[in-house]
Amino acid sequence: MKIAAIETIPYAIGYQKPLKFASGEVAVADHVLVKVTTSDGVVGYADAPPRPYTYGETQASIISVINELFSPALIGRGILDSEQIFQVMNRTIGNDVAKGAIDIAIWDCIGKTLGQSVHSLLGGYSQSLEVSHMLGFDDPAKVLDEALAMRENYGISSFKIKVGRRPRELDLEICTKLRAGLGQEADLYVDANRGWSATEAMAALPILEAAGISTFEEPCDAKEYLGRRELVKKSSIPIVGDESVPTPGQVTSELLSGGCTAISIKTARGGFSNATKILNLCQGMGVQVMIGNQIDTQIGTAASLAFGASHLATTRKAAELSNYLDLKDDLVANPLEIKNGHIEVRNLPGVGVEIDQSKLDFYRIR
Ligand code: MUC
Ligand code: MG
Repeated sequence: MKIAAIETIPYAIGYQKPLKFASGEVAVADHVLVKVTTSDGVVGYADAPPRPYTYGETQASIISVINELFSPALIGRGILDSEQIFQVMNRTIGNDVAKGAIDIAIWDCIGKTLGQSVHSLLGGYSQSLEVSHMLGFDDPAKVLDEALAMRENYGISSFKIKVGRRPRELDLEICTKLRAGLGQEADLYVDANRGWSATEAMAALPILEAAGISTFEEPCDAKEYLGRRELVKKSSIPIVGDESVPTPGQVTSELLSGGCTAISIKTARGGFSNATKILNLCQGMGVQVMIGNQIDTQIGTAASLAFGASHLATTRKAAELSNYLDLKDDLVANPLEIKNGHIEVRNLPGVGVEIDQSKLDFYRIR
C-alpha cells in the first residue's frame, strides 16, 4: 500500500472558554486536518494543532511544509516505510507538529488496512486511561469551581494547574485553594510554561511542596542552564520537560544534563513513531513519563488515548485528555466519553476517529 495523496485542510472552531497560560492563549482551534489516502483508497486522518509560542509553527506553515516539502517526497512511498518517511521529513528541521500529523494519519491508514486498532498495534496494554484536566489562568475561586465541576460531571480527580505568572502569589494561592477544596486524594501538578525564572521557580518550591504538588513542568526556560539544574537538585518534586524535549535527542540531553527528571510525551509533536522512541528511551533510563495535551481536539485526544493506553508506563499517571470539552464543537462523528474519570479505548480499525463530513464542510477555511 502506497501513499497516493496528502491533503491539508485548515479549519477553525472556537472555544467556549479560552485557555490561558504563561506562554500564550488559545481562543480558537485554528488547526489543520491532515488526510492521507492510500493507493487502494484507505483514508487516514490526524489533527495538527499549531502552537507558535511553543514550536514556531502556524496553520499556514503546517500547510506549506506539508504541501511544498513533505507531500512531493512522500507520495508513492509505502505506508509501512516509517524510517524512510521520517528520513524524508527530517531533511527539514523542526516542524514536529506537521511531521506528527503525517505520522498519525499514516498509522490510521495502517490500522484501517489491517483491520486493527492502532492501540492494539502499538502494544494494547490497557482498555482505558485515567483522565487529567488542565486548568488555565483565572481567579482562584473560578479555578476551584472548574475543578469541582470536572469532578462532579466527569469523575476527574487529577488536575494540571497552569502557573508562571507574576506576582507568583496568585498562582500559589490557587494551588493551596485547590488542595483545600479537593482534598488529599486529588492529584495536583503544575506547569509554568517557562513563565518564571529559575530563581522565581525556586522560591515557589516550598509552597508547591506544602500543597502536595506531584510534578512541576517547565518551571523556567531549560536554556537557563545553571539555574534550572540548581532547581532540579533542590526540588523534591519531579521536574517535567515538555516543550524543551520534543525529540529523543533533546530528551536525552535534558535528562543526562540534569535539566529535568520526568518527561511529558505528546503524540501531536512527532506522532506515534517519535512518541514510541521517547517512551522507549525513558523506560530504558527508568524515567517517569506522562501523556501531555497540546490543547487537542477530540481527533488529537483520540491519538493520545490510543498511544497512552497501549503502554504500561503511560498508564501510571492520569493522561491529559479532557481539554476538548472546552471547545464549542468538534469534527468527530463518534465523540469520546469521559466517565468515572476515565476514557475507554474504542477498538475500531485505525486511531478510532470517524470524521463528520458535514461538520468539516462547515468549519473548514476555504
Ligand atoms: C502544556 O502542557 O504546555 C500549552 C502550550 C502547549 O504547547 O501545550 C499546552 C499545554
Ligand atoms: Mg506543558
